[in-house]
Amino acid sequence: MSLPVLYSFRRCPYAIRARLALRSAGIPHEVREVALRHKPPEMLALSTKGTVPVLRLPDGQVLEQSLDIMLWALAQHDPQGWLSQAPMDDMLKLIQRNDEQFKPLLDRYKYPERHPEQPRQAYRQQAIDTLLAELDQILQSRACLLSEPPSLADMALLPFVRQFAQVDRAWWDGNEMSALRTWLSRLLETPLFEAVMVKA
Ligand SMILES: N[C@@H](CCC(=O)N[C@@H](CS)C(=O)NCC(=O)O)C(=O)O
Repeated sequence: MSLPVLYSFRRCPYAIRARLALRSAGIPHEVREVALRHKPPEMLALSTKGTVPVLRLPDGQVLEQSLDIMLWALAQHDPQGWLSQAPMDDMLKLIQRNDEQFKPLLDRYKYPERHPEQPRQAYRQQAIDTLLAELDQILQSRACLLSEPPSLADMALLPFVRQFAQVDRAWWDGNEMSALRTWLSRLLETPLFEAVMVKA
């Protein structure tokens, strides 16, 4: 029987969240690493928008949004209860804030040369003010964002906070958001996260 095929890019935060969910759900699948500059025609035939991740299911169904892949995978099997740890509306709202408000600022912080209107530090501060400061505040009184143990929200935001931390590691290691830093380190050190980042 053919397996679901995930078109993925190892470092892409959207692809990482999809891989986390597929692996947590224990769904056997094939990961096809994609070069973003040379996307395979077979992937573009399935999903013309040309972003990863894309999941092709054995019945021909195609999922082309990372959150849809997470929700599909966890609907099959959710051994860690990511879908039930917190109200679905709260989880989806936080993920939407991450994707729509924080991610554009993360991109500006990461690639300030593409956005020369403001200096890098200004984008960093806007990203903190938009989301990260609030996450740090929440994490001062509990170990995870909406629940304990982690929910879908933790796992969907984790790869984006990781990317933010990697832009300037020395700054990240010394910044005031120590609760967020602890949350990130704890989740990055899990066998699940390490497994989805293994180089093929
Ligand atoms: N809304 C999409 C966004 C996916 C996305 O933007 N992925 C980036 C890589 S991190 C991509 O494929 N960009 C296309 C490119 O760089 O050519 C999702 O949630 O899956």
